[in-house]
Amino acid sequence: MTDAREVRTACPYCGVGCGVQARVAADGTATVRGDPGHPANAGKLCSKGSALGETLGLDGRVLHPEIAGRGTSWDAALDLVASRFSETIARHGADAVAFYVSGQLLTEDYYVANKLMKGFIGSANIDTNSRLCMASSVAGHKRAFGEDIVPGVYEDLEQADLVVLVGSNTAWCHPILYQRLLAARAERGTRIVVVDPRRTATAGECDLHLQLRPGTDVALFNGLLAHLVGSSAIDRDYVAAHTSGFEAAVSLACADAPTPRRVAETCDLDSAEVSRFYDWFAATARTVTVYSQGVNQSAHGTDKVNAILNCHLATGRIGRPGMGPFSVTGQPNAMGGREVGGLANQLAAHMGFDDPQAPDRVGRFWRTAGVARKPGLKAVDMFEAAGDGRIKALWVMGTNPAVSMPDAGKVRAALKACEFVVVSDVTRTDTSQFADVLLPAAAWGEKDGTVTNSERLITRQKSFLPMPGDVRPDWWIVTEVARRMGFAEAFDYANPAAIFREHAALSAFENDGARLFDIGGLADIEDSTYDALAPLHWPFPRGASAGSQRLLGDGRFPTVDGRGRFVAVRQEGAALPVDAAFPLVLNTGRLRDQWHTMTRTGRVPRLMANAPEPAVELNPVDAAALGIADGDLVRIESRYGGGRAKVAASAGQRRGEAFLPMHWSGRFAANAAAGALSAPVTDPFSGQPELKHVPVRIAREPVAWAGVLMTRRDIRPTGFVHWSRAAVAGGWVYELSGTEPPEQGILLARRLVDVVPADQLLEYTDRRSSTFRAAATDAAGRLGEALLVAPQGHLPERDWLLSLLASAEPLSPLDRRALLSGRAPVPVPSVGRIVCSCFNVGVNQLAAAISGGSKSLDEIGTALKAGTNCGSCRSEIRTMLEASRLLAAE
Ligand SMILES: Nc1nc2c(c(=O)[nH]1)N[C@H]1C(S)=C(S)[C@@H](COP(=O)(O)OP(=O)(O)OC[C@H]3O[C@@H](n4cnc5c(=O)[nH]c(N)nc54)[C@H](O)[C@@H]3O)O[C@H]1N2
Ligand SMILES: Nc1nc2c(c(=O)[nH]1)N[C@H]1C(S)=C(S)[C@@H](COP(=O)(O)OP(=O)(O)OC[C@H]3O[C@@H](n4cnc5c(=O)[nH]c(N)nc54)[C@H](O)[C@@H]3O)O[C@H]1N2
Ligand code: SF4
Ligand SMILES: [Mo]
Repeated sequence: MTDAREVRTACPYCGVGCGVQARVAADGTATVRGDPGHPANAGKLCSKGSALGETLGLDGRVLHPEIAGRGTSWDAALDLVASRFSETIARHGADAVAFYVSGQLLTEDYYVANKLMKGFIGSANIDTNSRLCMASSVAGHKRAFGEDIVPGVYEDLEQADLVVLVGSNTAWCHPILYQRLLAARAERGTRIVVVDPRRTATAGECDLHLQLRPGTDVALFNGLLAHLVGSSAIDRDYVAAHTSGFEAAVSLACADAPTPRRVAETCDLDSAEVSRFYDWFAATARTVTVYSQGVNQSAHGTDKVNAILNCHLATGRIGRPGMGPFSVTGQPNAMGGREVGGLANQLAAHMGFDDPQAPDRVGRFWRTAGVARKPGLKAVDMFEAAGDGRIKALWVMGTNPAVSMPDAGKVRAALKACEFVVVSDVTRTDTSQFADVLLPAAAWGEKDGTVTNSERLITRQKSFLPMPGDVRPDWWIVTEVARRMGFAEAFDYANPAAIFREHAALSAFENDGARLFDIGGLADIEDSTYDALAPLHWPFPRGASAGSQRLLGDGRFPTVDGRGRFVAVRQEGAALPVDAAFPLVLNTGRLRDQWHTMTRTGRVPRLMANAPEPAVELNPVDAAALGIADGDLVRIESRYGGGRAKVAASAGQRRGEAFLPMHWSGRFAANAAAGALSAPVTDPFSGQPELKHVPVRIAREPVAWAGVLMTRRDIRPTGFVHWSRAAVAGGWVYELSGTEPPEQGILLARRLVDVVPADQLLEYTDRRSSTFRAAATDAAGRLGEALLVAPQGHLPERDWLLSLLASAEPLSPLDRRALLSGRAPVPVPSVGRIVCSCFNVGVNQLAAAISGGSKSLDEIGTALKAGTNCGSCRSEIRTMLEASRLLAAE
């Protein structure tokens, strides 16, 4: 195609920050592929990134501003937001308002939101979903390094001889970085140790899996420090010249975790395995320790971070090739948010409230006397305040707290109670239903700005699609409100480049080297250079010719005395221990192909296919003890809320522990949200909630009937004990189940097709077997609806009906006649649950290939292409291969 345009941009999902090339055809449709020139991914994309082109449709989008649910003009909406915020501030003070923002925002959006709240409204009540994500790493970095610095770069994982992955399911959550690690391992034999209470896809491929008792990481790393002291691995010169606090940290560590045996007891591990890990760590200079939410999302997250950093400080393994601690960021712009100061306890540009000079310095730069002087409310406290009336006006931008916050039921109540709630989002969400004013934001592909990934690499995100309807970029929305609040002069930007220049200038302002975050070299960047900006590491101070790669490698730290600080930490007990009433530990986290609350990935059939229903993983022994079989529906209850999900019995789960994905919102399931169960208990230093550990009880639901509705319509069923839905080609499939007698289930389910005129609906009820089938064609003569209801365990196969839904052609007479039987006129082989979502390869096909003689990943790849694109499914295929090998050996 001659007139196709290609735009280089960045993936809007995880913190790996892959480069993407979007190709827009003459007819406006876009396809995406990896950018071979981008340093993070060199052209590769994972399953989610590869499917980006399928998320660009306008289904579910918010396209016009709304006040109280009714469409309105931008002027009316912006005037109302500005006047309600101004009035609230005038009447109740600046601390009566708040912003809750997100790492999905671009740096420029984030910068103006932070400037408005902290500089001009004069409160620090702006916090971000990064509080749920990176806050403990930020706090740990500040305690040890004096500043929120990630010292390493991705290359370090390739140059290391030992990589320790702590609380990180890297294979699924940072897939391209993980693929880089595996490629390097194939060449240099890198050892990989995984520290995770679950046997994850990542753990399935490592050299040593320490499947520790949840929450005991401090003991593990304290034990490591104690072990290092007795080995030759301590870099005494480095410790003496560049650090402080060594003795205190060591003596507490030795008291806390003196021997591998004691560590093994605390962590419920095998002491020989603990020793093996310690020996490897001691003997391997080139060691990188990667950590993520198993560390951060904890009531002791900051201490976990410092326990890890202590071991790297003690060995001098920081900021040098192939070595260092590495906190991997979650969201595409978690790092950018930290740069602008989007957290309530940061000010701006890596300046914090702990420096008494900082507010005046920022005030001089912003030309305002009104800069906030004290930290604001952190996320959990912010919603608490919105619920009890202290916060009277709240603006939520780019995040879905009704789903993702802990104690989400209470957060919903707070959103309801709060006098004035503004939501800026690209789609309708569980949160947007509480909005007094709903503002349509521009989405990925429509907006322009920058993001920073886990290794401090700044990449341009660029628009390649027109903005549909009335949508506007977040920076524009914020500056328009600021103008209307009387701050026109300070928010007069022509474009994102102008905001970026100011952000860069602030990072360099009165910065004598005290803050490493300095991108002053970009303060005068011209619009055209900004538009074409190639990925660049920070720092990039004035006069620099290239961004710095590694930091802190010279042993100088941005602390008052220039030394890195050991922090003496001790293993604490669980913040919320299990008891007789709530005897199981619930852990929550991510799936391979879903992104957060599923607002985008949930609409892509091939991303729904690997895990189409919300399922709670439970050890088979626990399941059996509770009388639960694989696939049963269960009720899960914590002291905060309840939910329902199917059980997936999994030997990868420790006894006494369960795992529920965090993704299912009320738009995708009746009641399967992890947030409703999670506890609002927070880390004392970072304010980050404990999202990985809440006591629950699980009981089997006496399900009597099951149903499945296949339809082209996007609906939200009500009145069912349980339902969930998945996007499929041509529409949606709704799984239904209930505890009522099947006859009643039929009546309930039948309401879902009430919209179909009775004379077009073919229905069949078999009273003896309590089964029901209904089907209807749409105006185009295609299958429009199919509904099957049967007693539990008796639902017929649906592959054929799904294939009809996927078809764009009108039904053939043969198909039409077969409709009510629910069975294909000609048998359709089922591919089974999809494992490889790039090439739509299902378990049945893989099983057939394996029994047909395919013995390795490569052979499977040749036969079916499975696993040959993004690689995300390779661990699952490897597990299948191993299982067949074990069977053969029996
Ligand atoms: N596919 C996918 N990828 C994503 C995302 C997504 O939604 N989907 N989201 C992105 C975001 S924002 C983030 S923050 C990252 C998160 O990336 P990860 O942190 O890798 O993901 P999680 O699944 O939240 O949690 C990681 C692991 O922590 C383990 N864990 C639980 N408790 C403990 C403990 O006490 N100690 C240890 N050592 N481990 C524990 C869990 O069992 C889990 O396997 O992923 C990013 N990438
Ligand atoms: N139980 C439990 N809870 C968790 C976690 C967990 O592991 N367990 N993980 C936590 C973590 S690490 C994170 S990061 C959070 C994530 O939780 P959320 O931030 O709530 O998750 P998202 O679904 O990514 O929400 C982003 C919203 O922003 C919208 N959006 C996307 N792009 C834009 C844009 O450009 N502008 C605007 N205005 N809106 C946009 C999307 O439509 C979506 O509604 O969840 C946290 N909650
Ligand atoms: S690893 Fe996947 S989700 Fe993360 S940035 Fe790259 S393509 Fe996007
Ligand atoms: Mo996150």
